[in-house]
Amino acid sequence: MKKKIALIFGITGQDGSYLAELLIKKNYIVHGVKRRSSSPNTERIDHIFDSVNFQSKNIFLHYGDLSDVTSLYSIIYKTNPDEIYNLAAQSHVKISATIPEYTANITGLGSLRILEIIRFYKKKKIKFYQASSSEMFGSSKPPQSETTTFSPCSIYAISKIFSFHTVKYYRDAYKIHACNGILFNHESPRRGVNFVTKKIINGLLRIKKKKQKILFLGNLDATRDWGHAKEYVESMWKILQAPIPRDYVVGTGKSYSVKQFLNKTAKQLGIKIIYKGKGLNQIGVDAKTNKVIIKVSKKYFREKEVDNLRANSNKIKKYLNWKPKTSIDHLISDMIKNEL
Ligand code: NAP
Ligand code: G4F
Repeated sequence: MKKKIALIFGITGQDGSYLAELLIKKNYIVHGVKRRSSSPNTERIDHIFDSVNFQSKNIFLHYGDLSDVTSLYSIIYKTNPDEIYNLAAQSHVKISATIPEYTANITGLGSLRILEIIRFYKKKKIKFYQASSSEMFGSSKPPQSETTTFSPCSIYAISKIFSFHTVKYYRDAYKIHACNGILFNHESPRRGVNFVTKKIINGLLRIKKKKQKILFLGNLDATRDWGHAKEYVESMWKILQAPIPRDYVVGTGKSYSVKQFLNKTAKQLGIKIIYKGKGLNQIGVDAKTNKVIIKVSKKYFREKEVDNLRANSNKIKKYLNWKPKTSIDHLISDMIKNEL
């Protein structure tokens, strides 16, 4: 049987690397787009090329950038994909306040550029997956589902909403098989170091090894619905295989505060934190050593906070039989194990 061809924008990121592994296992030919960078940016996928088990002959990388339509055009024509997964983005919410125009250009307009090429593509019908985000719900009350109103609190979220509606528009107006996966936070050993889960795990490990004294964090009260990236990429594939293109919310349905994530990680590392003070003056003291190991810093607060995210994923459970399996404690232990 002829192998399906997938093209992944964002293959060098957390999700892109797991999706590439999944699709290779499913016997796809996988093409991925990497950006030019002055230092290596393929460390999350290098093992795929090194491993015979992963059939490295079925994966190819191309230089490109979502801001450069000439590169998008030539990669799509060269690779002739059956499915395109757009996971590429300036994906950091806090940083989107510092580089708003860049974020809108990549995270917002990037999807439009790809969809325009798909619209005029003559060789075959290409299916399109867009990495939409629970951040789009912003200040809307949990649980959030496909029918919840978007109330964005960042330029990142506003850019993702632009992409979300562009996908719907191209689906309705041009009958393109295009879908949004509205994914809630998902983490893994491959998570970027400046997202809170990875920062907590790295920070507490370094404190335990006496390589760091204090871990500075922002809002400890915000709650998130955290799942495991490895199983969330399975939902992306399932969403594109469904005969009718639809949008789906993907999450665990359980939420924890940043402080709870911090305490759970500390517990697994044998650290007990005693909290003192409130708000910006809150500190965390190591019960054994009596030393301050956690401090709250204004620097890590958002311009506008998203307080509570918790998914209602009944639709994807019902229609695509996808459900999460990894508990938050297992997610943390997986991240710790890998760091060690
Ligand atoms: P990530 O680790 O930050 O990966 C982002 C990817 O996009 C990287 O491969 C990055 O390349 C690439 N990229 C950035 N700017 C680009 C540009 N101008 N042109 C081409 N590629 C570019 O993000 P992730 O956690 O895997 O998330 C994947 C997608 O899902 C993102 O769109 C994110 O916004 C969205 N999302 C994530 C979550 C989550 O919790 N992880 C939840 C909902 C939605 P470099 O490696 O060169 O930087
Ligand atoms: O880990 P975070 O930076 O993730 P955030 O902002 O929820 O965004 C992630 O999930 C979105 C899905 O909802 C994705 F679309 C997006 O691409 C990204 O993957 O922050 C989580 C929470 C926030 O409330 C933040 O204010 O942790 C809080 N936080 C507290 N201290 C911190 C810190 N966040 C970071 N990054 N660093 C801190 O020191």
